[in-house]
Amino acid sequence: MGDDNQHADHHQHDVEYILFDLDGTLLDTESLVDASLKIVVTRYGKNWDGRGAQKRLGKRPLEAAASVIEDYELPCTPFDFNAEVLALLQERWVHARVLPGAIRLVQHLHKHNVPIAIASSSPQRNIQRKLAHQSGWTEYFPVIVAGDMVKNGKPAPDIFLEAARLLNAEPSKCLVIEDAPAGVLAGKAAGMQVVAVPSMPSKDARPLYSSADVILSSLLDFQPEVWGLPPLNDRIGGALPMEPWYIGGPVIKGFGRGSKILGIPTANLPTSAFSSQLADHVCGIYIGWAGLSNRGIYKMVMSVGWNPYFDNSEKTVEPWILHDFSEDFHGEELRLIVVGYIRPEANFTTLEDLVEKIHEDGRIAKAALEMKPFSDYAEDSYLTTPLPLNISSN
Ligand code: ADP
Ligand code: RBF
Ligand code: MG
Repeated sequence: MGDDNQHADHHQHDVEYILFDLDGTLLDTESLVDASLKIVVTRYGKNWDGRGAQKRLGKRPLEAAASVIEDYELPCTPFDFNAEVLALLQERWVHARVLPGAIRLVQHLHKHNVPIAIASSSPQRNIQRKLAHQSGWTEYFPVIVAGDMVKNGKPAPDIFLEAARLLNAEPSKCLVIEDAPAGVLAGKAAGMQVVAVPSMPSKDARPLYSSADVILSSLLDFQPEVWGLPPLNDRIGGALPMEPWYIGGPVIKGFGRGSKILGIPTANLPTSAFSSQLADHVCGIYIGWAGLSNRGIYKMVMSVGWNPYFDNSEKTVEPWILHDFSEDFHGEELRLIVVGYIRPEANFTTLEDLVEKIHEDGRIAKAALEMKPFSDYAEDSYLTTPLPLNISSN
């Protein structure tokens, strides 16, 4: 696989402890913060456009507020702005969702007695709220270090050093997993190894993570054996079972190069059909079932992302339905249940290599979808639910 720098033969230094950042690494709190910032910025009569997101990542609340005030030229102090945002957020923290691969990894490490900790910039009180619905997490994480328990926030090493101290661990035996550039710097400053799982995997952000030892597109790609820890063996037929995503919408025209250049037609979905469910970090190649109104239910394999080989300007969701159709079906309703993960998106030196890889993905999908639990979803009524009358065909 092209840019995979985490190959098992590329062995890193062995570690005994893992220190997890919380926001953006284990939990998707970023979307809750964004929703609240938007409300407050709008109250000041400004138009929220999401600018400055990268800068705010991993900062403590007052520092993040100062950066929004500067970006939007707001007539208030960081303290007042913060108070307004926090009032909204208090109610929202409990709705934070776990990121793909987080539960699987944390449970695996717990089962194998690998000591783990949370080392978060967020205040203790908020961490409690964020974890309120996560059953078992207080048992998994005997050590939780909050931003208000140390003097200096990330990028200073304090939080990670304190976590190591509480675990009775040598820093060089600790692995930090982080989504934010400031957190990566903090981990390195603490003398630890660092895996970056960027929550904003855009090209321009890459240099910000350059001091990380390994960069992954999601926790689904974390390989414990690379760090001398027990491997995960939970793939079935080459795919990783996951909480299903239900997505759907009319088939729209994509870049048109699927059938023309690759010989692999891809039925694009409009971004509105998936934006709320597919956070930015879940780029990758997935398997699942496709339901086409008036046609039937088929196996499918799909890519989610910017397609590094073509370096697309937009994030796309492109299912290749594993069936020969003799025609186009633009405009028809497509329902997808995504049930398994194969691999991250990769770049390739030649078009032939990309095409060969996509065919390999197709073979994996065909075989894996015959197996449980993947096969069960073919019967799911979501695939065939009739459309509301006003949008159904003709
Ligand atoms: P575009 O993405 O611009 O629509 P493609 O060259 O990728 O163009 O072709 C995709 C179109 O081909 C789909 O929208 C669909 O109508 C049609 N199509 C035919 N067979 C398939 C298939 N097996 N999987 C996906 N799309 C298919
Ligand atoms: N594009 C990439 O740049 N890298 C990939 O690893 C990659 N894998 C794909 C796997 C599958 C199963 C499919 C259907 C597409 C994949 N593509 C990948 C996307 C392909 O480049 C895309 O369909 C074209 O960009 C056409 O718009
Ligand atoms: Mg297409």
